[in-house]
Amino acid sequence: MCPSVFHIFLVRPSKYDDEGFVIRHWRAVVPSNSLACLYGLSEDVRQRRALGEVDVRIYVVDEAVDKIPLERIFRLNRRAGERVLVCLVGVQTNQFCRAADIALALRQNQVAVMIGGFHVSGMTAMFPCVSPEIQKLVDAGVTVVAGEVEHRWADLLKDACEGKLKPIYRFLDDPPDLSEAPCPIKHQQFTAKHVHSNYGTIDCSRGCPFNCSFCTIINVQGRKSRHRSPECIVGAIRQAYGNSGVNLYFFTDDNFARNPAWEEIFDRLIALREDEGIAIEFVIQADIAAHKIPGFIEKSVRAGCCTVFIGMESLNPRNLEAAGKTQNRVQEYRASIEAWHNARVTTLVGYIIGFPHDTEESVRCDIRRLISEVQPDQASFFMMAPLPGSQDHRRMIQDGSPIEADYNRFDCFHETTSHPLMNNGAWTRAYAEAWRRFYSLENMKTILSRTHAERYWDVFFNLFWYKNSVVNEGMHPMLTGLVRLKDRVSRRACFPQESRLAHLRRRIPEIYKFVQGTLRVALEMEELWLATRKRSETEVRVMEELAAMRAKFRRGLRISDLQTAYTRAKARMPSIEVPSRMSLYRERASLLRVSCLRQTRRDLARFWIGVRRQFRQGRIGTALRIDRLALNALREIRLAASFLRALMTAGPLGKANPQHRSSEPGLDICPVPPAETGR
Ligand code: B12
Ligand code: SF4
Repeated sequence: MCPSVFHIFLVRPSKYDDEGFVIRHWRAVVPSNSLACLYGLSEDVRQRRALGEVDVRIYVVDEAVDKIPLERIFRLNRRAGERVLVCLVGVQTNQFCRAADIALALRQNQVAVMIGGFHVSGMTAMFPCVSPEIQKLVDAGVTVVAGEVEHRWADLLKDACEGKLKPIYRFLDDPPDLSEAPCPIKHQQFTAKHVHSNYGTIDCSRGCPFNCSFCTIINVQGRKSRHRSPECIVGAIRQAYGNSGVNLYFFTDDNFARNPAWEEIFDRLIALREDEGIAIEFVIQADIAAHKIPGFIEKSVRAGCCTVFIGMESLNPRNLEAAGKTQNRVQEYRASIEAWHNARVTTLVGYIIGFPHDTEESVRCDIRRLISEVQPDQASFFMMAPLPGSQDHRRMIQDGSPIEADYNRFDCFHETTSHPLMNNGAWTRAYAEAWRRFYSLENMKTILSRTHAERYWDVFFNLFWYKNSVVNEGMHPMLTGLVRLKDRVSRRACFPQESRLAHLRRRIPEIYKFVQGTLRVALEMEELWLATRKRSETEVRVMEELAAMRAKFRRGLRISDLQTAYTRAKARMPSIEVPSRMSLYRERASLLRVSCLRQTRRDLARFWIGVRRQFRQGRIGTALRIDRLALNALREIRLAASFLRALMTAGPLGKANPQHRSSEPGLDICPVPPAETGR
């Protein structure tokens, strides 16, 4: 019998960190497309009244930023005449342990639970028997769903609503036709919970024609590309733009270039942009050879493509061959990056470390070549892992090769097997060094110096996020967000539950270390900004004039000097406007001295190191020269304020329109006079 109210909780579980705490952040960076997909499907069922007269209420919970409201779920579940269903959504292998714990806690309280996603789908696709960890859930009364559900969602919800859920549903052999399927919808509540409130996702197609041995996608979603109709995609984009201002997308297709409808989708996006003024930007994933498809890059750019993620995987052809990724030709890497770069699209490459022919030395060498020869704007490094659903995983299980038993570690950031050529920590060392080298200050400077002005802030923010995730949070950027939160009570069962005091004792030094680490990364990014920021023509000209005049006097900067510099610059470049006296006063305040032409904060850093040294050596009097300390502190604050202002106006912090990312006209000089050394 159907209840009067049917509560559907769509929950995306997070995963545990290495100390057993659930990974949760104050704000997330990348939204979950699986959650948006199932929300879109559920809304469709509700609006179509596919369950009859039942009052369907949908709740969306992303554990990456939300706590799961277990008590509320239990309360609702006890109400007479109402029914609750919790769907654990898009559960990947690394999330499975957390998802299983949630499922078992819910089942102990008689709540109906369904679980789906890549772990259960991958295991079911590759093995004839139900694996023990999945069987454990089935035994506890959890319903397991393998495969995609676009065409089955209403039936599944009907079964749940009537209390007739089966233990296992297998839809792998019957993938849905996506052409008219409801599109993903970003729930309104996430607008405030994502760093980019304007960020949405759509999987325009699923499946990939290639045959890489480490890949799960081909065994779960198939090797034939199925796609949504371009009308549906554009309709969903138009609607999300109107409802929640979503104008930045991650098209999650694993290979957009092999989506048979790519051209039509681009054409419609171009029309949306040019005829309706809905100018979205988007990120796609594509293969190395995509640049050779006639018109692909040109149309993607006109349609709004800002970033392309390319699965480069390795620079060693023997590795690519071993993995069956022979479509990647190393000799084409540079040309591919260059083609996208020329079109002003940011390039992000996926690079796997731990292929059979990798050694610590060869990885070092390959990363050097990646930096100097291939020159992508960004790289995302993954540790090779035999992910359930891949041929590699099945082969290793069948051969009895040693595999990590803890699924929580299958996040491509941990070693999960032994490596034939890298042992005793060499693999992890090679992996950590790849991140360190690529995100070194020197390489980031090189990257930003060659980045086009209009993409400067996109690249800058991504470098900031990646660097901070790896250096400071010790996690892959795909798992991090803004400000890590830790819940004392939801710790993994194999770790002890801490008392409030013990937890406080853990958290205070952790938070201190986090703040210190963030500050260190922020100062490095400040240095990066000073060295690479794009200056307007006006600024360059005026500063040149000031520099020439500086040679003639040694006093401070006067308004009349600025006025002269502007007038001289205008004589060379008539388009320069000489500002009013009032704005010149403002500019002088930020200039302070002509010597602020410097493009580094190294002297300031040196000053503070000197103070610390003197302090340690007991030369307190010298260290505490109040005038020098105050002056340099003031400069530090003013520099930080300029940097922050630039970040706020340019990036997601300021909720900037992605169209408006280039440097402003006029003088935008940052106050970096040399540190006051007192010498
Ligand atoms: C976008 C994406 C991300 C995004 C968003 C995640 C998301 N799920 O939306 C981000 C950037 C966060 C991400 C991160 C990672 N990802 Co990812 N990601 C993808 C990608 C490219 C698309 C996901 C997607 O939108 N799929 C479409 C949705 C609709 O498919 P789906 O989740 O399977 O859901 C369908 C069915 O499974 C089912 N279903 C799902 N949930 C439920 C629940 C119920 C109750 C029911 C009935 C049905 C059901 O219905 C859905 C609709 O048909 C996939 C590859 C792919 N083709 O799917 C990889 C993939 C899921 N990611 C993968 C990995 C490994 C990772 C990372 C570990 C890698 C890393 N270090 O960066 C991290 C882990 C992050 C984490 N812990 O959350 C692997 C997972 C393999 C595995 N066995 O676990 C995949 C398959 C890619 C691969 N390399 O093989 N990822
Ligand atoms: S190209 Fe990418 S999506 Fe396609 S099979 Fe290889 S790894 Fe999988």
